[in-house]
Amino acid sequence: MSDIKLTSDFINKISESEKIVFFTGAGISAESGIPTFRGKDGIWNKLKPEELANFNAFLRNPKMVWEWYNHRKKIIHESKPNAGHFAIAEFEKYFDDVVVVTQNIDNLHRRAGSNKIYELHGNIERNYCINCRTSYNEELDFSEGVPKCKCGGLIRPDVVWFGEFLPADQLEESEKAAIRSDIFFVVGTSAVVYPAAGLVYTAKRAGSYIVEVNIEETEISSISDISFFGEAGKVLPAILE
Ligand code: BV8
Ligand code: ZN
Repeated sequence: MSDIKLTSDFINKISESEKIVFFTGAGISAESGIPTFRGKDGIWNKLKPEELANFNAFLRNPKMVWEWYNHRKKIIHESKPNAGHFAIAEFEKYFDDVVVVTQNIDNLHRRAGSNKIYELHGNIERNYCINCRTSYNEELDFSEGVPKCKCGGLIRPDVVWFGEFLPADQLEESEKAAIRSDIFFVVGTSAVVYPAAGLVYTAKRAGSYIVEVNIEETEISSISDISFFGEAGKVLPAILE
């Protein structure tokens, strides 16, 4: 049995709950070998988000932005879901309403078998033309430089950059799930990026029981009903035990 201390309050809460939301960030994929953004090994430490994850940077230097995403895609393709992703998928066996709301673009929740997933910041496997928005989700051809659409427009990754709106349907459904949830897990996120991080406060205001799973304190530790400080790949399976 792991050394994760489950309080009786938590055990009672989880046993009387039906609707569970897992709100996840880069930290849940850290144990799959995918670097986080702001942690010690964070990728934003070396690069500034403004220089890469924004539309103007893409227009100025599409080749550089694509090099960064192709580099991350390579890491993601070499990675696998970890025990944290699988534990979240397994919750569906014991609860009839489990929703994953992820800020991650790595597709690992889907690969781990979760069924109800909202992707707030897009998905690195999808692309579209900046002109006519035609989707290009097969392997792109970089032999002639940055891939272009039949209409001549540049093709970009289908991810949400800074200053861009989140997909309205994904955000709306996530807000509804947060409001109706009995328990709202916040897993592996620094909770500094909005409007995604606002979902924690939406759930709190609606009376959800906030459970934080992180290796360190974050912006939302103070509003969590309970915080499990440890790696998601260890904490989440221990909660299921
Ligand atoms: C927008 C791109 C409307 C894809 C990303 C208030 C309201 C609205 C907007 C704002 C606002 N205030 C500021 C803004 C602007 C901005 C923002 O929030 N800036 C922040 C930095 C202050 N928001 C936006 O621009 C958003 N758009 O609001 O549009 C609009 C439109 C026009 C004009 C004005 C407004 C768009 C935000 C999305 C940006 N895109 N990524 C990609 O390339 O990946 S953000 C990036 O950060 C990723 O998507 C990532 O998912 C997200 C959040 O980071 P985390 O996932 O939390 O990762 P992080 O590294 O920070 O933390 C990891 C955590 O895991 C740590 O806590 C660590 O301790 C923990 N951990 C590590 N290992 C483990 C672990 N935990 C458990 N187990 C482990 N093993
Ligand atoms: Zn086009």
